[in-house]
Amino acid sequence: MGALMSYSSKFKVGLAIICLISFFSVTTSIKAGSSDIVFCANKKTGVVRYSKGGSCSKLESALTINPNGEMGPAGPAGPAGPAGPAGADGANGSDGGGPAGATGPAGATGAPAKMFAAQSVCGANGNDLCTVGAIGPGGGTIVWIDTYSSQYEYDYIEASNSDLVSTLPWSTSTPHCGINQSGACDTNFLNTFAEDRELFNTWGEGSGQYLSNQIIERHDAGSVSQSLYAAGAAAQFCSLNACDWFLPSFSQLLSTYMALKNGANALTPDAFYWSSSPYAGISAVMTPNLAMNLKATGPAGGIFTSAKSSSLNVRIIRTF
Ligand SMILES: [Ca+2]
Repeated sequence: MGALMSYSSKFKVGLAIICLISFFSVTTSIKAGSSDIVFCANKKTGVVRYSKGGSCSKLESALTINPNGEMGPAGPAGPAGPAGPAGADGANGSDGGGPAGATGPAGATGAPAKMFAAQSVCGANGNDLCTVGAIGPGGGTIVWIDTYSSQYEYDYIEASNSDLVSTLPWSTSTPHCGINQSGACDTNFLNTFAEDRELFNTWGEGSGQYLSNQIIERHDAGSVSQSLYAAGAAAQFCSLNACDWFLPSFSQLLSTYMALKNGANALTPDAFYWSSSPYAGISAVMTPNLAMNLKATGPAGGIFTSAKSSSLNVRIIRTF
């Protein structure tokens, strides 16, 4: 019985070892770590004991159990996390050293030059060819033709056949002229010396309409009646067929004088006529109060300057 019991005990202990090995997937190849649990199995008797210190005697075999199990294979990659906050701006990079790009395509062809085109809108019936001396469509007289296409805006100058009724100043003292558009217009340039000088250098050439508009703009800013100054009165005037008259630049005024001087509509001999051209011939401080006028005398007229506040004759023109 004792032998039988002994055998039975051995069998139970052996069975327990097998169960432990199966349950904990024990392998002796695992190196014992700090968290490993070590059992010692007696090589002869098979008795297993727990080794608190983690070591067994020479008569025993060590059974090491790693409670954490072996490291499994890497799991699948998790989903991407949310985007982090934007980082700070980086420093400016250095200029690149790439080659210049290819030349771009040529631009579109511009509008052709506006060449002179003869018109037959003159004469008493309004269908004659316009020639110097002919009656213009506004009821005045043709005094200049742009044969050489020097003026883009027009081909003909037509002058009124008579002076405006009153003599008038070039401008009033309304305070809207000069660099800051706050100086009296009879003692300052329309804008600056440089701008007025640019217009003066060509005697105004085709700029009469532009200059007249500038003078009127300054006076409108001061709510001055157009009847009180030459350019304004010109703009107010309407003939039977036209209301687009203006004060001629000096160049345009000279053309008018030359074309009419021997006819019935000539400028009054020796009278002084305002042009719309400011005088800016010497320096910024010496001439801001002067504008150019023409004395109706001699074969080519006389070139004069007068104070803008002076009242002179006015002969107006229109262009088309
Ligand atoms: Ca022209």
